[in-house]
Amino acid sequence: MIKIDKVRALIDSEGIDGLLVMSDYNRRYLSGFTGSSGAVIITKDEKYLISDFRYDAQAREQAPDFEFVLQKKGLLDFLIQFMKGKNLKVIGFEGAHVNYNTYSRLQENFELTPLTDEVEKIRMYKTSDELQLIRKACEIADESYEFILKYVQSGMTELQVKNALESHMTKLGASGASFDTIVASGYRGALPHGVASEKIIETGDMVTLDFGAYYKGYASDITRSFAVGGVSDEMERIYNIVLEAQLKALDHVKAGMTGAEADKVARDVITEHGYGENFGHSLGHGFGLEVHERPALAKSSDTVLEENMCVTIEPGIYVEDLGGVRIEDDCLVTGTGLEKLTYSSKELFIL
Ligand SMILES: [Mn+2]
Repeated sequence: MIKIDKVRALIDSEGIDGLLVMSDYNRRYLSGFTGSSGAVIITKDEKYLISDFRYDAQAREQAPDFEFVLQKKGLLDFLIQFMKGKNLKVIGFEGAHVNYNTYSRLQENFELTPLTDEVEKIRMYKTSDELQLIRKACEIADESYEFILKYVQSGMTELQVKNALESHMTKLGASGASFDTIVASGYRGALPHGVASEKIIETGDMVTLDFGAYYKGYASDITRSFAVGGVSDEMERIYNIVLEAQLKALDHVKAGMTGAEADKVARDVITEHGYGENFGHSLGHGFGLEVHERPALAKSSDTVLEENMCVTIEPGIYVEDLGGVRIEDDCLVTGTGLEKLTYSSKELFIL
């Protein structure tokens, strides 16, 4: 199992006796166990999954490669006793996830080495099993967008659209939305994260829909903007600029670039057209178990893109009191460039 080999390499290079993983996504990633409580401990030779009696059968079934250990009292007390019993002295922990109380108790008992974001870095490289689930999550998002374009009408509230969209995704097999669905119409389109509100969608509005599906634990994340009964010349111009920037990024972003270099590809297009100040967020982000994870495609990111990473490409332009446009696709970094995982049309749709 490649991911465990990577953890073991980390154990060697950091000179620790074991890695303690308590956060939900990382615990699930390493073990396959989807329960809401427990911990994973990986040492040079052993792999333990610790959880309580509620998860006994489930944990054994979902994590057959791990030795299941039934937790008998509070998790932290049990972990301390267990790790001491195994004679583990130097423990790597998740710096970004362990709270102060847990940290203090661990520090009283072990020598600690923070391994902040190290499991998250391993998670950047998707396995073929993960990619299969991600592709399905993307397919559900695409099909749901096709459905919603037939459903939406002026006079509906943004919330109505959100509810219909999310319920369609679950009909197609999603466990739910991968984040709070954004439906931002008309002037609300200027809010990059305008979650659906009571606002009525009106003729002349540009509507931005940003949503995704969770399928067996993996997220998709897609954005399209469409016009209701036609939009102003300026909004149409903005749409075409965002599309040009998005297509250019899809064509040029590739393995070997840093997140900052990728971001610049799309940002330069928008800046040349005079809307640089109106593209206030980064070009994209990784996604997988979480809808936002490493790597960032952002001005500040020196992470180098590599094959098998999944990233979004989502430039946008937002103009106060006028509205906004964002176009987002989910992509896989391949040996030759980006493979698009979402297929919804990007020709300006006019309802
Ligand atoms: Mn996104």
